[in-house]
Amino acid sequence: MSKRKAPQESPNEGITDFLVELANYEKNVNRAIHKYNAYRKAASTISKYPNKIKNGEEAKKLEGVGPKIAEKIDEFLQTGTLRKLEKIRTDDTSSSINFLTRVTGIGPAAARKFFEDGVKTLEDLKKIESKLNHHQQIGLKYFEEFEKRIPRAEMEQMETLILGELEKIGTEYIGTICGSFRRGAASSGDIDILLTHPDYTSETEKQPKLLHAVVEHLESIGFVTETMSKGDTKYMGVCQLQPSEEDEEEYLHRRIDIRLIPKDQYYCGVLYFTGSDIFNKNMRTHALEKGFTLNEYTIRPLGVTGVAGEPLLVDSERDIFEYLHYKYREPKERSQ
Ligand code: DCT
Ligand code: MG
Repeated sequence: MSKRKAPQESPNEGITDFLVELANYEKNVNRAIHKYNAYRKAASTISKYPNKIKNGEEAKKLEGVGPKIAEKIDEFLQTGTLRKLEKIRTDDTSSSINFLTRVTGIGPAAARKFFEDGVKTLEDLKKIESKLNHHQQIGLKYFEEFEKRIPRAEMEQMETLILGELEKIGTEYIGTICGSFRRGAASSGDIDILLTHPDYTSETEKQPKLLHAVVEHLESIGFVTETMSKGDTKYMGVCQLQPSEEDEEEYLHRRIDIRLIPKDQYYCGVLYFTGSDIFNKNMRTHALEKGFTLNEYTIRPLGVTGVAGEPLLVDSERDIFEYLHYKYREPKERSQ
């Protein structure tokens, strides 16, 4: 999961920017995930709105924009700023905690703990480096590089490389680069790869080797350079493209996640990890309205008592949309 979301270009960029800033504050500092979701949802709807919003009243007509957000929009449009944000930005606790959570491996809880121990800045973290866990140490080491988004052209190069190597390891592997890249984004925060293999289903034994063989191969060619964690089904690490003759500069280190998913659950996984997170939430809500429960593994019908039945057979993303009578949306139409 990447930490820095791409800014949305729209005639209401000022509004969406402040909503995203408030969202991050609620998540990282207050650990108020519902408020985070509410701000993200409002920002997402507003970013799709084609006209320049004139006042809160106009914004309130949009989905996810309630009276409190409308009031903030009025304040922002009238004064060019928000008192609440001004306060948050100057508040030492908020700004430090918000900053610390930008390091991969440091979540809101760890950030608060560091802050309480007087650790507030990158320099402070460097001083206590040996006390950080391995994941956090890598997050610190590559802090500047991980902050930079990955241009689509570089994502495409990595896709070609990864899928080509996958074919060499085993012709039966199926791999998909998901996340914002699959949605057609101009830049991505990280690389999210989903893998499956016909030999591996939810009925068979776990097959960590299928994942580890891929990771080890990508290490052997010098693409994967560091590992944060390597489980049976989920790998988190760092990768870097090797420069070619024509390249004048080195490529940056990038965050890479690889997940191995049983074949029968693959398309629920691809759907989930393609996102966006807001699209996923809306689709799950729609599923519940139709009497199904949908998650990153399965789609299951809900009985009259609300108990989930057996997983339905899924062999493509389209199958999931069809079960739900939800009009199919291409990945690039899934920002919300
Ligand atoms: N996801 C989700 N809910 C979350 C986090 C993630 O549904 N709370 C799903 C949707 C996107 C996917 O996982 C990958 O997550 P990220 O990498 O964080 O998102 P992204 O859309 O790929 O954005 P970025 O370009 O910043 O990586
Ligand atoms: Mg991503």
